[in-house]
Amino acid sequence: MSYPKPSRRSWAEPWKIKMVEPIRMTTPAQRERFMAEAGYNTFLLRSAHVYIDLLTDSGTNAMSDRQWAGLMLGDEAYAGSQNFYNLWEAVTQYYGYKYLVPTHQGRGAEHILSQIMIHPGDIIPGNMYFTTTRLHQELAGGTFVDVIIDEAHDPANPHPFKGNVDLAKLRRVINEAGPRKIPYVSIAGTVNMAGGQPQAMENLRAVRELCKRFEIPLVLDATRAVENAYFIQQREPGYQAKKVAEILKEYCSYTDTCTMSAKKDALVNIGGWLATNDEGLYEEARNLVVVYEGLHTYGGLAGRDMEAIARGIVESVDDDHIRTRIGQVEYLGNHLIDWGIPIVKPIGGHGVFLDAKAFYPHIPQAQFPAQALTCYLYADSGVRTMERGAVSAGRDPKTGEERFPSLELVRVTIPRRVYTQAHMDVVAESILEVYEHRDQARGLKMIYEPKYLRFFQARFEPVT
Ligand code: P70
Repeated sequence: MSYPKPSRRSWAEPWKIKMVEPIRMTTPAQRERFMAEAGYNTFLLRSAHVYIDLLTDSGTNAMSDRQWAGLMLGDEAYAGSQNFYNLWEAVTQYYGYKYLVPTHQGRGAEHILSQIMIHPGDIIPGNMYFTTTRLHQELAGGTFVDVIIDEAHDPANPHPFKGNVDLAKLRRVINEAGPRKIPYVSIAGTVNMAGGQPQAMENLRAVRELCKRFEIPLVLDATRAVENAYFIQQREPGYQAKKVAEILKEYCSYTDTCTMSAKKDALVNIGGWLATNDEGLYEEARNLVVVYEGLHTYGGLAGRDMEAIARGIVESVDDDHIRTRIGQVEYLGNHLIDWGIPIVKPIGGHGVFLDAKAFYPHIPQAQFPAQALTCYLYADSGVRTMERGAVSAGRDPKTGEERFPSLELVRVTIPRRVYTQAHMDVVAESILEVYEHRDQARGLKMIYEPKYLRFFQARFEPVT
């Protein structure tokens, strides 16, 4: 028989749903009270009071039946668990690094890496800061310097690789500080704070060449490197015919070491690692991990967690999976673009980022427009999102001054394999509703400010 070939076919999830978790809608009056009780900080809401939870894609992923089955194969030996070896093998096969030290999550790896590699007075250039990464660099006595391209700081600029390093900026930092003062260059793919924006392979290769000349190692934050690899496949000449798995491995191959929060790409609820090709660093990390995390064959994780990560890595690099994952983010983002709502362009990998400065031009940045927007969204629909602006940026550790970043964003983050397209419709409609009432919105005043990573626990009240 001869069948006609389909000319038009949408993507659909390469899975079906076997188990569901009920969620409940609250009333507007309840939400007003919950938001006030939480000090106008979405981190302080109870999840039972949230309808659609788009706070983060971190540890909020749905595991597959194979991953759940893997939990039953947890080898909970204190030392030498089989699951550790399975994880090590998966990291080596898909990310390419020789040595593996598991950690309880990403910041555990950042802590160990920073303590080993950074000395007081050091400079760490990177493609935009990330909150926990920069704090660990600072706690070790280092100073982070941003060398991302200027386009990344402009939400409306459609550059396809806004995660790229500006090589002239990097060269300048190396010349000014001197290569001896730079323990490594810190690269993230994709760049979370820029709006989930990717770095091009060509750019990483060029950074590699430059660093090699000065013998400066490259450390990759591989947290969302699979998503970065997908964007390379879609956007960078020469990569269309390659599998995401192949691209990921090439991408990592230009770096010496990586830190990883497995809670994102790797489709699990907890876990992380430090992986490296540097035997000396591995020796030190393997030693230090026992002080802060646990023995070097579990690093704060149960055997079953390591098994779930090992299996999650395999699923995460599947082309159909990653196309669906980012396709869903784009589905939401395109709705908002169609309605003229200001978002970071291009649409990012792990979420849609609302441009709060353009959304609320009448609220000064010192009154935290992005933080306020998260509150209005929650009040409207019970959708929880996260501030990524002045509250997140915090204060300069030396001067104590507030750091007002160019980007004042609300991250509408999509967990992997959790919500449906219908949920995305409700989210889009709620954002539109809040946008239509933007003129009446007011800013916030911070009334409690924690010392570290203040955005997690800060409290606010409305400006009167
Ligand atoms: C998020 C989470 C975690 C993360 C990351 C990148 C690029 C390292 C880490 C740390 C959780 C989070 C963290 C700080 C502020 C808000 C939210 N990002 N590198 O939601 O990993 O959380 O496992 O210690 O994105 O983006 P971990």
